[in-house]
Amino acid sequence: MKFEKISVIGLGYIGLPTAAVLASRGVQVIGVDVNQRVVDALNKGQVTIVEPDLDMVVHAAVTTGKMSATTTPEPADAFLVAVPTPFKDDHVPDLSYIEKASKAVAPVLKAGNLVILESTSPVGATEQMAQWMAEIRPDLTFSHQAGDDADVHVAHCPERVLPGHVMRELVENDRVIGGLSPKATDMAEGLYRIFVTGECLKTDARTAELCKLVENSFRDVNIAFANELSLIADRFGIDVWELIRLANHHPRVNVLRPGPGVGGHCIAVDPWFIVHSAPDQARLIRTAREVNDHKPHYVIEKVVEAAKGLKQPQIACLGLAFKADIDDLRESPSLDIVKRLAEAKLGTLLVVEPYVDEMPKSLQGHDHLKFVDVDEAVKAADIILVLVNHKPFLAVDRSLLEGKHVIDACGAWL
Ligand code: SAJ
Repeated sequence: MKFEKISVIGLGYIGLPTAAVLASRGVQVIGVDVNQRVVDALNKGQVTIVEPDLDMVVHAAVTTGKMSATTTPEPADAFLVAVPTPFKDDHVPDLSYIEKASKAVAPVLKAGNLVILESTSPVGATEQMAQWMAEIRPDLTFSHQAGDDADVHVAHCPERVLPGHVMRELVENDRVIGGLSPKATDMAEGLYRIFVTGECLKTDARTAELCKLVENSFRDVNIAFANELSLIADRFGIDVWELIRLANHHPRVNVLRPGPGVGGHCIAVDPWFIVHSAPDQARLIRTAREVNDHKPHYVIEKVVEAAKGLKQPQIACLGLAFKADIDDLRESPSLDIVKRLAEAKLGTLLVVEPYVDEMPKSLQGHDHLKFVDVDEAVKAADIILVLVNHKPFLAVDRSLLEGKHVIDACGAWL
Protein backbone atom coordinates (compact mmCIF):
# COMPACT_ATOMS: atom_id res chain seq x y z
CA MET A 1 0.00 0.00 0.00
CA LYS A 2 1.22 3.51 -0.77
CA PHE A 3 0.96 5.99 2.08
CA GLU A 4 0.49 9.43 0.57
CA LYS A 5 -0.87 11.16 3.63
CA ILE A 6 0.04 10.21 7.21
CA SER A 7 -1.29 11.81 10.36
CA VAL A 8 0.80 11.84 13.54
CA ILE A 9 -1.22 12.27 16.72
CA GLY A 10 0.82 13.83 19.56
CA LEU A 11 3.68 16.16 18.61
CA GLY A 12 6.02 15.51 21.54
CA TYR A 13 9.47 13.96 21.87
CA ILE A 14 8.53 11.05 19.59
CA GLY A 15 5.67 12.28 17.40
CA LEU A 16 7.31 15.48 16.19
CA PRO A 17 10.62 13.90 15.07
CA THR A 18 8.72 11.01 13.43
CA ALA A 19 6.41 13.42 11.60
CA ALA A 20 9.35 15.50 10.39
CA VAL A 21 11.32 12.47 9.17
CA LEU A 22 8.28 11.13 7.28
CA ALA A 23 7.79 14.53 5.64
CA SER A 24 11.49 14.62 4.71
CA ARG A 25 10.86 11.39 2.74
CA GLY A 26 8.19 13.10 0.64
CA VAL A 27 5.06 11.97 2.53
CA GLN A 28 2.35 14.58 3.19
CA VAL A 29 2.19 14.76 6.99
CA ILE A 30 -0.50 16.24 9.21
CA GLY A 31 0.55 16.65 12.81
CA VAL A 32 -2.20 16.74 15.42
CA ASP A 33 -1.82 18.01 18.98
CA VAL A 34 -4.30 19.20 21.60
CA ASN A 35 -1.90 22.01 22.53
CA GLN A 36 -2.58 25.08 20.37
CA ARG A 37 0.85 26.56 21.21
CA VAL A 38 2.60 23.44 19.81
CA VAL A 39 0.42 23.53 16.66
CA ASP A 40 1.01 27.27 16.06
CA ALA A 41 4.77 26.89 16.54
CA LEU A 42 4.94 23.98 14.13
CA ASN A 43 2.99 25.82 11.45
CA LYS A 44 5.65 28.55 11.68
CA GLY A 45 8.36 25.90 11.24
CA GLN A 46 9.42 26.17 14.89
CA VAL A 47 9.95 23.40 17.46
CA THR A 48 8.91 23.37 21.10
CA ILE A 49 11.37 20.70 22.28
CA VAL A 50 15.16 20.54 22.31
CA GLU A 51 16.67 17.69 20.29
CA PRO A 52 19.80 17.97 18.12
CA ASP A 53 19.01 18.54 14.39
CA LEU A 54 15.22 18.39 14.88
CA ASP A 55 14.69 22.14 14.24
CA MET A 56 16.38 21.89 10.84
CA VAL A 57 14.27 18.96 9.63
CA VAL A 58 11.02 20.50 10.94
CA HIS A 59 11.80 23.86 9.34
CA ALA A 60 12.49 22.21 5.98
CA ALA A 61 9.33 20.05 6.18
CA VAL A 62 7.09 23.04 6.90
CA THR A 63 8.63 25.45 4.39
CA THR A 64 8.39 22.86 1.60
CA GLY A 65 4.70 22.41 2.41
CA LYS A 66 5.11 18.73 3.33
CA MET A 67 4.07 19.13 6.97
CA SER A 68 1.41 21.12 8.77
CA ALA A 69 -0.33 20.88 12.13
CA THR A 70 -3.87 21.12 13.48
CA THR A 71 -5.72 20.44 16.71
CA THR A 72 -8.40 18.23 15.10
CA PRO A 73 -7.64 15.03 13.14
CA GLU A 74 -8.31 15.01 9.39
CA PRO A 75 -8.69 12.00 7.06
CA ALA A 76 -5.39 10.30 6.08
CA ASP A 77 -4.10 6.91 4.87
CA ALA A 78 -2.46 6.09 8.19
CA PHE A 79 -2.45 7.41 11.75
CA LEU A 80 0.49 7.17 14.14
CA VAL A 81 -0.44 7.67 17.78
CA ALA A 82 2.45 8.93 19.95
CA VAL A 83 0.86 10.31 23.11
CA PRO A 84 2.11 10.02 26.71
CA THR A 85 1.40 6.94 28.84
CA PRO A 86 2.24 8.00 32.41
CA PHE A 87 1.07 6.19 35.52
CA LYS A 88 -1.49 7.26 38.10
CA ASP A 89 -1.23 6.83 41.88
CA ASP A 90 -0.04 3.38 42.93
CA HIS A 91 1.76 3.02 39.59
CA VAL A 92 -1.43 2.15 37.67
CA PRO A 93 -0.93 2.83 33.92
CA ASP A 94 -2.85 5.88 32.70
CA LEU A 95 -4.25 5.16 29.22
CA SER A 96 -6.45 8.27 29.12
CA TYR A 97 -4.28 10.00 26.47
CA ILE A 98 -4.57 6.93 24.20
CA GLU A 99 -8.30 6.84 24.82
CA LYS A 100 -8.70 10.54 23.90
CA ALA A 101 -6.50 10.12 20.79
CA SER A 102 -8.41 7.05 19.55
CA LYS A 103 -11.76 8.74 20.11
CA ALA A 104 -10.53 11.85 18.25
CA VAL A 105 -9.26 9.81 15.29
CA ALA A 106 -12.26 7.45 15.02
CA PRO A 107 -14.67 9.90 13.28
CA VAL A 108 -12.28 10.48 10.32
CA LEU A 109 -11.35 6.80 9.75
CA LYS A 110 -12.25 5.10 6.49
CA ALA A 111 -11.90 1.57 5.09
CA GLY A 112 -8.30 0.71 4.19
CA ASN A 113 -6.78 2.87 6.97
CA LEU A 114 -3.92 1.80 9.22
CA VAL A 115 -3.66 2.96 12.84
CA ILE A 116 -0.39 2.41 14.72
CA LEU A 117 0.11 2.88 18.45
CA GLU A 118 3.70 4.01 19.14
CA SER A 119 3.26 5.01 22.79
CA THR A 120 4.91 2.67 25.28
CA SER A 121 1.97 0.67 26.58
CA PRO A 122 0.97 -2.16 28.91
CA VAL A 123 0.10 -5.50 27.33
CA GLY A 124 -3.36 -5.32 25.78
CA ALA A 125 -3.37 -1.55 25.14
CA THR A 126 -3.40 -1.85 21.33
CA GLU A 127 -6.49 -4.05 21.43
CA GLN A 128 -8.08 -1.63 23.88
CA MET A 129 -7.32 1.24 21.46
CA ALA A 130 -8.96 -0.70 18.60
CA GLN A 131 -11.98 -1.31 20.82
CA TRP A 132 -12.34 2.41 21.68
CA MET A 133 -12.32 3.23 17.95
CA ALA A 134 -14.76 0.40 17.15
CA GLU A 135 -17.27 1.70 19.72
CA ILE A 136 -17.42 5.05 17.91
CA ARG A 137 -17.43 3.50 14.41
CA PRO A 138 -19.80 0.47 14.38
CA ASP A 139 -20.01 0.98 10.58
CA LEU A 140 -16.37 -0.20 10.23
CA THR A 141 -14.65 -3.43 11.28
CA PHE A 142 -11.26 -3.40 13.03
CA SER A 143 -8.38 -5.91 13.18
CA HIS A 144 -9.32 -7.31 16.61
CA GLN A 145 -12.79 -8.14 15.25
CA ALA A 146 -12.21 -9.22 11.65
CA GLY A 147 -8.47 -10.02 11.40
CA ASP A 148 -7.04 -9.60 7.91
CA ASP A 149 -10.52 -8.80 6.50
CA ALA A 150 -10.96 -5.73 8.71
CA ASP A 151 -11.69 -2.29 7.26
CA VAL A 152 -9.25 -0.60 9.64
CA HIS A 153 -5.94 -2.29 10.45
CA VAL A 154 -4.36 -1.73 13.84
CA ALA A 155 -0.77 -2.37 14.99
CA HIS A 156 1.71 -1.52 17.72
CA CYS A 157 5.25 -0.38 17.03
CA PRO A 158 6.92 1.00 20.14
CA GLU A 159 9.35 3.88 19.84
CA ARG A 160 12.86 3.04 21.07
CA VAL A 161 14.93 6.18 20.47
CA LEU A 162 17.38 7.62 22.97
CA PRO A 163 16.81 11.29 23.87
CA GLY A 164 19.73 13.31 22.48
CA HIS A 165 20.17 10.87 19.56
CA VAL A 166 16.58 10.77 18.31
CA MET A 167 17.13 11.86 14.69
CA ARG A 168 19.75 9.18 14.05
CA GLU A 169 18.14 6.38 16.08
CA LEU A 170 14.73 7.00 14.50
CA VAL A 171 16.17 5.97 11.16
CA GLU A 172 18.83 3.43 12.16
CA ASN A 173 17.25 1.48 15.04
CA ASP A 174 15.55 -1.84 14.35
CA ARG A 175 11.77 -1.72 14.87
CA VAL A 176 9.55 -4.31 16.52
CA ILE A 177 6.19 -4.31 14.72
CA GLY A 178 3.19 -6.22 16.04
CA GLY A 179 -0.22 -6.06 14.39
CA LEU A 180 -3.56 -7.21 15.76
CA SER A 181 -3.60 -9.26 12.52
CA PRO A 182 -0.88 -10.41 10.09
CA LYS A 183 -2.13 -7.91 7.49
CA ALA A 184 -1.89 -5.04 9.99
CA THR A 185 1.71 -6.09 10.73
CA ASP A 186 2.61 -6.16 7.03
CA MET A 187 1.00 -2.78 6.38
CA ALA A 188 2.84 -1.23 9.33
CA GLU A 189 6.10 -2.70 8.08
CA GLY A 190 5.46 -0.97 4.74
CA LEU A 191 5.02 2.34 6.55
CA TYR A 192 8.24 2.08 8.59
CA ARG A 193 10.18 1.07 5.49
CA ILE A 194 9.60 4.66 4.26
CA PHE A 195 12.29 5.93 6.65
CA VAL A 196 13.80 3.06 8.69
CA THR A 197 17.12 1.63 7.54
CA GLY A 198 17.30 -0.83 10.49
CA GLU A 199 15.53 -4.20 10.51
CA CYS A 200 11.72 -4.33 10.79
CA LEU A 201 11.00 -7.32 13.04
CA LYS A 202 7.47 -8.71 12.78
CA THR A 203 5.47 -10.16 15.68
CA ASP A 204 2.02 -9.75 17.26
CA ALA A 205 0.83 -6.67 19.18
CA ARG A 206 1.05 -8.16 22.69
CA THR A 207 4.62 -9.36 22.18
CA ALA A 208 5.62 -5.95 20.78
CA GLU A 209 4.04 -4.24 23.80
CA LEU A 210 5.86 -6.43 26.30
CA CYS A 211 9.10 -6.24 24.30
CA LYS A 212 9.35 -2.48 24.79
CA LEU A 213 8.62 -2.77 28.52
CA VAL A 214 11.22 -5.51 28.82
CA GLU A 215 13.92 -3.41 27.14
CA ASN A 216 13.52 -0.58 29.63
CA SER A 217 13.12 -2.97 32.57
CA PHE A 218 16.32 -4.73 31.55
CA ARG A 219 18.14 -1.41 31.76
CA ASP A 220 16.45 -0.51 35.06
CA VAL A 221 17.39 -3.83 36.67
CA ASN A 222 20.99 -3.46 35.53
CA ILE A 223 21.24 0.13 36.79
CA ALA A 224 19.71 -1.03 40.09
CA PHE A 225 22.46 -3.64 40.37
CA ALA A 226 25.08 -0.88 39.92
CA ASN A 227 23.30 1.38 42.42
CA GLU A 228 23.10 -1.43 44.97
CA LEU A 229 26.81 -2.09 44.51
CA SER A 230 27.54 1.56 45.30
CA LEU A 231 25.87 1.12 48.71
CA ILE A 232 27.64 -2.18 49.38
CA ALA A 233 31.05 -0.75 48.38
CA ASP A 234 30.50 2.29 50.64
CA ARG A 235 29.78 -0.01 53.54
CA PHE A 236 33.17 -1.68 53.05
CA GLY A 237 34.98 1.60 52.33
CA ILE A 238 35.70 0.37 48.80
CA ASP A 239 35.76 2.62 45.72
CA VAL A 240 32.79 1.39 43.67
CA TRP A 241 34.22 2.75 40.40
CA GLU A 242 37.43 0.78 40.78
CA LEU A 243 35.38 -2.26 41.79
CA ILE A 244 33.21 -2.05 38.66
CA ARG A 245 36.18 -1.33 36.39
CA LEU A 246 37.90 -4.48 37.66
CA ALA A 247 34.79 -6.68 37.52
CA ASN A 248 34.12 -5.54 33.94
CA HIS A 249 37.43 -7.06 32.88
CA HIS A 250 35.68 -10.43 33.12
CA PRO A 251 34.64 -11.37 29.57
CA ARG A 252 31.00 -11.96 30.56
CA VAL A 253 30.47 -9.12 33.07
CA ASN A 254 29.31 -5.63 32.15
CA VAL A 255 28.11 -3.70 35.19
CA LEU A 256 26.47 -0.34 34.37
CA ARG A 257 27.17 2.92 36.18
CA PRO A 258 25.73 3.87 39.56
CA GLY A 259 24.18 7.33 39.68
CA PRO A 260 22.02 9.58 41.86
CA GLY A 261 18.90 7.64 40.79
CA VAL A 262 17.08 6.81 37.58
CA GLY A 263 15.27 9.65 35.84
CA GLY A 264 13.47 10.40 32.60
CA HIS A 265 9.97 9.47 31.57
CA CYS A 266 10.65 5.94 30.38
CA ILE A 267 12.94 3.75 32.47
CA ALA A 268 11.49 4.91 35.78
CA VAL A 269 7.93 4.36 34.51
CA ASP A 270 7.73 1.42 32.11
CA PRO A 271 8.79 -1.36 34.52
CA TRP A 272 5.75 -0.49 36.66
CA PHE A 273 3.50 -1.46 33.70
CA ILE A 274 4.83 -5.00 34.00
CA VAL A 275 4.63 -5.01 37.80
CA HIS A 276 1.04 -3.76 37.68
CA SER A 277 -0.16 -6.50 35.34
CA ALA A 278 1.97 -9.36 36.74
CA PRO A 279 2.56 -8.43 40.42
CA ASP A 280 3.28 -11.95 41.64
CA GLN A 281 5.79 -12.73 38.91
CA ALA A 282 7.61 -9.40 38.51
CA ARG A 283 9.44 -9.48 41.84
CA LEU A 284 12.91 -8.58 40.58
CA ILE A 285 11.55 -5.79 38.38
CA ARG A 286 9.68 -4.27 41.32
CA THR A 287 12.71 -4.49 43.60
CA ALA A 288 14.91 -2.82 40.97
CA ARG A 289 12.47 0.11 40.86
CA GLU A 290 12.58 0.37 44.65
CA VAL A 291 16.40 0.23 44.72
CA ASN A 292 16.70 2.97 42.09
CA ASP A 293 14.04 5.14 43.74
CA HIS A 294 15.90 4.89 47.05
CA LYS A 295 19.20 6.13 45.63
CA PRO A 296 18.41 9.90 45.80
CA HIS A 297 17.67 9.55 49.53
CA TYR A 298 21.01 7.85 50.04
CA VAL A 299 22.83 10.70 48.23
CA ILE A 300 21.03 13.27 50.40
CA GLU A 301 22.10 11.39 53.55
CA LYS A 302 25.71 11.56 52.40
CA VAL A 303 25.49 15.34 52.02
CA VAL A 304 23.82 15.71 55.42
CA GLU A 305 26.63 13.64 56.96
CA ALA A 306 29.32 15.74 55.22
CA ALA A 307 27.67 18.99 56.37
CA LYS A 308 27.65 17.94 60.03
CA GLY A 309 29.97 20.15 62.08
CA LEU A 310 30.29 22.77 59.31
CA LYS A 311 28.69 26.15 59.98
CA GLN A 312 26.68 27.34 56.97
CA PRO A 313 28.70 25.28 54.44
CA GLN A 314 28.79 26.23 50.76
CA ILE A 315 27.54 23.17 48.86
CA ALA A 316 28.16 23.02 45.10
CA CYS A 317 25.49 20.94 43.33
CA LEU A 318 26.74 20.10 39.85
CA GLY A 319 24.01 19.15 37.37
CA LEU A 320 20.21 19.13 37.41
CA ALA A 321 19.36 17.26 34.17
CA PHE A 322 18.15 13.64 34.28
CA LYS A 323 21.28 12.49 32.46
CA ALA A 324 24.50 13.75 30.91
CA ASP A 325 24.62 16.43 28.21
CA ILE A 326 20.92 17.09 27.77
CA ASP A 327 18.81 20.00 29.02
CA ASP A 328 15.84 17.85 30.11
CA LEU A 329 15.04 18.36 33.80
CA ARG A 330 11.79 16.38 33.83
CA GLU A 331 11.68 13.48 36.32
CA SER A 332 15.28 14.24 37.23
CA PRO A 333 16.63 12.69 40.44
CA SER A 334 19.31 15.41 40.54
CA LEU A 335 16.75 18.20 40.54
CA ASP A 336 14.82 16.35 43.23
CA ILE A 337 17.95 15.98 45.38
CA VAL A 338 18.75 19.72 45.11
CA LYS A 339 15.13 20.59 45.97
CA ARG A 340 15.27 18.46 49.10
CA LEU A 341 18.66 19.83 50.12
CA ALA A 342 17.24 23.35 49.72
CA GLU A 343 14.33 22.46 51.99
CA ALA A 344 16.74 20.96 54.55
CA LYS A 345 18.55 24.36 54.79
CA LEU A 346 21.98 22.79 55.34
CA GLY A 347 23.89 25.84 54.05
CA THR A 348 24.21 27.77 50.80
CA LEU A 349 23.61 25.72 47.66
CA LEU A 350 25.64 26.75 44.61
CA VAL A 351 23.54 25.27 41.83
CA VAL A 352 25.15 24.60 38.44
CA GLU A 353 23.43 23.44 35.24
CA PRO A 354 25.36 24.45 32.11
CA TYR A 355 22.54 23.37 29.76
CA VAL A 356 19.89 25.76 31.12
CA ASP A 357 19.99 29.57 31.32
CA GLU A 358 18.48 30.24 34.71
CA MET A 359 17.46 28.67 38.01
CA PRO A 360 14.51 26.33 37.30
CA LYS A 361 11.17 27.58 38.65
CA SER A 362 10.86 24.69 41.10
CA LEU A 363 14.04 25.90 42.86
CA GLN A 364 13.16 29.59 42.89
CA GLY A 365 12.07 31.26 46.12
CA HIS A 366 14.86 29.88 48.35
CA ASP A 367 17.20 32.68 49.47
CA HIS A 368 20.13 30.34 50.23
CA LEU A 369 20.37 29.10 46.62
CA LYS A 370 22.57 30.66 43.93
CA PHE A 371 22.67 29.75 40.24
CA VAL A 372 26.35 30.00 39.26
CA ASP A 373 28.84 28.56 36.78
CA VAL A 374 30.92 25.51 37.54
CA ASP A 375 34.22 27.32 38.25
CA GLU A 376 32.65 29.71 40.73
CA ALA A 377 30.84 26.86 42.50
CA VAL A 378 33.89 24.60 42.76
CA LYS A 379 36.14 27.41 44.02
CA ALA A 380 33.72 28.59 46.71
CA ALA A 381 32.43 25.20 47.90
CA ASP A 382 33.21 23.29 51.09
CA ILE A 383 31.24 20.30 49.79
CA ILE A 384 31.00 19.40 46.09
CA LEU A 385 28.17 17.12 45.01
CA VAL A 386 28.46 15.88 41.41
CA LEU A 387 25.04 14.73 40.21
CA VAL A 388 25.41 14.55 36.41
CA ASN A 389 28.53 13.81 34.40
CA HIS A 390 28.02 16.65 31.91
CA LYS A 391 31.06 17.23 29.69
CA PRO A 392 31.74 20.75 31.08
CA PHE A 393 32.26 19.20 34.54
CA LEU A 394 34.81 16.66 33.36
CA ALA A 395 37.22 19.51 32.51
CA VAL A 396 37.30 20.92 36.07
CA ASP A 397 40.86 21.50 37.33
CA ARG A 398 41.31 18.72 39.92
CA SER A 399 43.71 20.83 42.02
CA LEU A 400 40.70 23.01 42.93
CA LEU A 401 39.19 20.03 44.74
CA GLU A 402 41.93 19.81 47.36
CA GLY A 403 40.68 20.15 50.91
CA LYS A 404 37.05 19.90 49.84
CA HIS A 405 34.59 17.15 50.56
CA VAL A 406 33.68 15.62 47.19
CA ILE A 407 30.61 13.41 46.78
CA ASP A 408 30.75 12.16 43.21
CA ALA A 409 27.40 10.40 42.71
CA CYS A 410 27.95 9.63 39.03
CA GLY A 411 31.70 8.95 38.71
CA ALA A 412 32.47 12.13 36.76
CA TRP A 413 35.90 12.62 38.32
CA LEU A 414 37.41 9.14 38.34
N1 SAJ B 1 21.56 5.70 34.15
C1 SAJ B 1 22.39 5.33 35.20
N2 SAJ B 1 23.42 4.46 34.95
C2 SAJ B 1 23.67 3.96 33.69
C3 SAJ B 1 22.81 4.34 32.62
C4 SAJ B 1 21.76 5.22 32.88
O1 SAJ B 1 22.21 5.75 36.34
O2 SAJ B 1 24.64 3.20 33.55
C5 SAJ B 1 20.43 6.63 34.39
C6 SAJ B 1 20.53 7.96 33.61
O3 SAJ B 1 21.37 8.88 34.26
C7 SAJ B 1 19.08 8.39 33.56
C8 SAJ B 1 18.33 7.05 33.49
O4 SAJ B 1 19.24 6.05 33.90
O5 SAJ B 1 18.71 9.05 34.77
C9 SAJ B 1 17.80 6.70 32.11
O6 SAJ B 1 18.74 7.03 31.10
P1 SAJ B 1 19.03 6.11 29.82
O7 SAJ B 1 20.09 6.79 29.01
O8 SAJ B 1 19.34 4.74 30.24
O9 SAJ B 1 17.66 6.02 29.05
P2 SAJ B 1 16.52 7.07 28.56
O10 SAJ B 1 15.45 7.14 29.59
O11 SAJ B 1 17.10 8.34 28.08
O12 SAJ B 1 15.97 6.28 27.25
C10 SAJ B 1 15.51 4.93 27.39
C11 SAJ B 1 16.19 4.08 26.29
N3 SAJ B 1 15.97 2.65 26.60
C12 SAJ B 1 17.00 1.77 26.66
O13 SAJ B 1 18.16 2.09 26.51
C13 SAJ B 1 16.62 0.33 26.89
C14 SAJ B 1 15.63 4.43 24.93
O14 SAJ B 1 16.14 3.55 23.91
C15 SAJ B 1 14.09 4.35 24.93
O15 SAJ B 1 13.54 4.69 23.67
C16 SAJ B 1 13.60 5.35 25.96
O16 SAJ B 1 14.09 4.92 27.24
C17 SAJ B 1 12.08 5.35 25.92
O17 SAJ B 1 11.53 6.30 25.35
O18 SAJ B 1 11.44 4.40 26.38
